[in-house]
Amino acid sequence: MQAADYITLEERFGAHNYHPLPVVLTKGDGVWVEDVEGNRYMDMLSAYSAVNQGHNNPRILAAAHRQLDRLTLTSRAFHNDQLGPFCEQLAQLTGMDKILPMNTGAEAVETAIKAARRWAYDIKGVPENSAEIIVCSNNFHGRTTTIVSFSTEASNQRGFGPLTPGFRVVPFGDIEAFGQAINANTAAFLVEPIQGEAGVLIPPTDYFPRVRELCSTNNVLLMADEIQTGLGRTGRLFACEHEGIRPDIYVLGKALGGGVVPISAMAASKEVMDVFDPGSHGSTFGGNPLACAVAREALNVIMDEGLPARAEAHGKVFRSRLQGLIGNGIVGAVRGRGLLNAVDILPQAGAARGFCERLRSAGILAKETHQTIIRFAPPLVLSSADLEWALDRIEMVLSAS
Ligand code: IF1
Repeated sequence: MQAADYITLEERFGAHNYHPLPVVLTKGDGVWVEDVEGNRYMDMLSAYSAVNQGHNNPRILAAAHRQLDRLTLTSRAFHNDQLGPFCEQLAQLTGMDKILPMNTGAEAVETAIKAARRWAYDIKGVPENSAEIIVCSNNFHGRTTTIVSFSTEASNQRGFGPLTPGFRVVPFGDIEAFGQAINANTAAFLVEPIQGEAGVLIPPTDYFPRVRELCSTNNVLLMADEIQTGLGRTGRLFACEHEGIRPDIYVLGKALGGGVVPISAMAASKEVMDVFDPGSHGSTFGGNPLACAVAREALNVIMDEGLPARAEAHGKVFRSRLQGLIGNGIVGAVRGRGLLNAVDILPQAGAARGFCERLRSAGILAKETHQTIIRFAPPLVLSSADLEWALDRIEMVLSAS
């Protein structure tokens, strides 16, 4: 079968909830992927930061193979010998007391929402059914019915009502608006340290320190969605470290599974996590031994190979070279942290998708967001030579319309 045949099959038998570039991938190795026609590309999307450790990372695959041959799924009706060590390791890395494993990012966000609400009733003393959670405009936290209820993007929400109540939206980066939104019923603030889908938006420098202060003085839980920004992507293990703050809850996913299996988690203090008692929350696959074994090695790779520091160093090179294109009539701005970067395409230069198609022809896979922004987020294992190779091509494509 040719690429067009696979695409036709997807179009005929698959739901049309995506608009992918017309490339059909069949193999991966580190920063590289190969399509069914044998073309090689550098993957500068990394499955939206789920393959920070690189495709088919040999250490993670070996851990997966070892566990595949032993035990893959038990449910939580029984213990398994991978979950405890996984929780210990992730608690140490996050500096939190306790871990609750789920599968997808959206499930971990839902877990944090449930924890915050129950904490508000049981610990803070908010009257039953009146807890509020503050979120930001242009947020992206997933696609469940509750999570899309507080999306500000019409396409995420249209036709999916009735929506879940209990959320209050404030502009991202606006500390006054956040302060004004807090009241006696506020349970938590759910926020991305850098808004990824919104276009890699970094808040003003003093925003998060002041958010932390307001949360502490008003007894509001600060819940950092680091599903996309966490685990080394932005040049630190967690993007909150750039802000010098510690949240009360970390929500993690994506790269926790090393690009091999879905696994997500909520990390929190004992006080918060103890609101869950048997029967109050769970998942058939959450905490399964295969995912936990893979996640343990995925975390080992991030730490042993110094991936946060690599992201930091490569990110500086990436931005300083592409900033040289500003003023060329195509590139409006370049921003990011570590290897989570975005390039704004000037409206008169044409749609970002056209540039992504030309990048693809030049051997680079990247994806636009919001018609005018291209996100560049390669696996963190890329070498300096890989980076120079990519920058030469990106410069070429973003210099000619
Ligand atoms: C898709 C976006 C990125 C996330 C944050 C929770 C989740 C995500 C900060 C939910 C997921 C993914 C979903 C993926 C595309 C991708 C994405 F463009 F949609 F917004 F990365 F920027 N919190 N983001 O970024 O995690 O349930 O998907 O595991 O195709 O929808 P999930």
